[in-house]
Amino acid sequence: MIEKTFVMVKPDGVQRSLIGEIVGRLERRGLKPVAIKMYRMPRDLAERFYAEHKGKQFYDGLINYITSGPVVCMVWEGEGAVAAVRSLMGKTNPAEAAPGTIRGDTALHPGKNVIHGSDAPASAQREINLLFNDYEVIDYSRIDAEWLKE
Ligand code: DAT
Ligand code: MG
Repeated sequence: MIEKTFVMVKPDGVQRSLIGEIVGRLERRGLKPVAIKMYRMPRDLAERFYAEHKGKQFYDGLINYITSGPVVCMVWEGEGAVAAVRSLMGKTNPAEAAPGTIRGDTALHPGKNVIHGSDAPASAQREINLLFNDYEVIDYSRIDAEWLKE
């Protein structure tokens, strides 16, 4: 099924000049960008974004980290896009992420793991709605579409 997923280059990814690397890997996989913007997450939005983690031992650090600098917010579309991005990202703890994954190749600590990707279509929709207005998500077709499906 063609899905949309929310992807974010976290503040460490921006500071470490990994935006291009991450965008390049998603493009190369065949996914299509339908929204991209740089953004500084206000605290209240970060708290809504990570509401499911409230109360966990890493929560305060997570909110401080994600609001500490600009992030790049994106929506990517494609066949099974949610799972495709999750597999490209690798495990939450980069120490356990396989080599070849974004986290496995670029990060060392779960508190600085470079990228966010939605974990299910429903959370993707919730996250897209939190970060983007409808008119910011572009509906267009790309010339390679026929070469990315059977
Ligand atoms: P993911 O980002 O892989 O979906 P998650 O939703 O479980 O992982 O957690 C959200 C973020 O919270 C994660 O990217 C980094 C932070 N986090 C999770 N577990 C952590 C831990 N044990 N120590 C520090 N940060 C953690
Ligand atoms: Mg998550």
